[in-house]
Amino acid sequence: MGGVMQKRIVGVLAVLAITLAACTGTTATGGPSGSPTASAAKPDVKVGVVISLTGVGNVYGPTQKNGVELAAQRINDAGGVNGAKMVLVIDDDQSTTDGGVTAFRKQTSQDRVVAILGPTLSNTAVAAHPVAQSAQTPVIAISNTGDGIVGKCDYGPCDYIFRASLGESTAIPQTVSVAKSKLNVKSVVLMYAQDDKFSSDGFAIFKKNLTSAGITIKKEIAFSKTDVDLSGPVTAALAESPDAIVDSSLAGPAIAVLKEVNKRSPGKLVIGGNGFNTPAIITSAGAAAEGAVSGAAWYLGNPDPVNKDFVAAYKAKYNVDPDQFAAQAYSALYILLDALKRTPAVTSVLHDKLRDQIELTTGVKTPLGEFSFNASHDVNQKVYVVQIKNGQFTQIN
Ligand code: 1QQ
Repeated sequence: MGGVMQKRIVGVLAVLAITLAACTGTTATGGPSGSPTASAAKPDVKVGVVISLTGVGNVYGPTQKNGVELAAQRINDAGGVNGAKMVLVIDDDQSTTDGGVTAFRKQTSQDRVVAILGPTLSNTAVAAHPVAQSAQTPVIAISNTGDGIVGKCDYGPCDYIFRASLGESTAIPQTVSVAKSKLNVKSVVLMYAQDDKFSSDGFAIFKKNLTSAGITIKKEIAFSKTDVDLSGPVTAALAESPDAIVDSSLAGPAIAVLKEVNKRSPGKLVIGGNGFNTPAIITSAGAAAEGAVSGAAWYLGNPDPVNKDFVAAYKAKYNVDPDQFAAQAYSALYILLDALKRTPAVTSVLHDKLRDQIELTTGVKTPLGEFSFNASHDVNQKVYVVQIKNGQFTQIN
């Protein structure tokens, strides 16, 4: 590029930066001179967040919001993105495919965010991610654990999509192995919500891994993610006298299953997937949640200093312990920050450059551990098999 052209572009960008700062009403974020606080001199860096604040995923979205807002606050207090303020654009996907698609369209075409974290559910992700893919806007999936979210995607190329959430195809084999070796499970009944992608993918993954572990599946029972009365399916499951009931569903049906099992066969082991990894299971099912087992991406008691610092900051801000969903959302924003800092001309983001930098992520320190993506844009991390004991998720692997 010629020198004159380059100067003109720099000039235009400078004017644009000043205009943008004025339009967005960016106020001085303060800090005495010399403090690292993000300043108003550079245009804001807008990051999209699309999460389930209403609908069947509404137990997961609110803590994701807390996690991402805590991260943004701490990032800006520490100087933002190379001095530019990071601003979140948060939209509710309503736990539906339409809600997710609408939010992704708005954020890519209207808000023109640099990247999007979300949506909450795998079921929504397979409809919404293609919107970002065609707009060449990078996505970091913060809670999608079904199949085909990254790597090989049914809708075609998905090279702008990354995942910072532990897939069920990695978590479930560990859960099944612990169920067999430590909990002595020899037979199960496999229940699942057939109209939710996460739940039906989890069913298939459980089936494959239970079978290869030599655990007998006495019966398979399908239900709907919107079912509130699961007395019939649970009665049918218990009639088979399995060692354990495996339930692949979101929290709503999982709570109903736990309550029904506890009513009819107290102490019967219930094993679930990522849908179980919310404290809402414990608060809503109460004593009926005791003993429930699942595979998780994060553990509250992990003594790693980065995790301890996150837990303390979250508790100080919200007066409650974080959960896995908060930890993943918080971590993803730091992973994005790391890539943004390495991307030239971040304020006028060239999305392909940002995508390339996300791909190069290595060893970012997060509450999930030191984070890197594998060649399929997926996570490479530890699995915690947890069991609810005395109202707390307790690591058992
Ligand atoms: C998914 C999930 C849900 C259980 C939680 C957000 O993991 O839909 O993929």
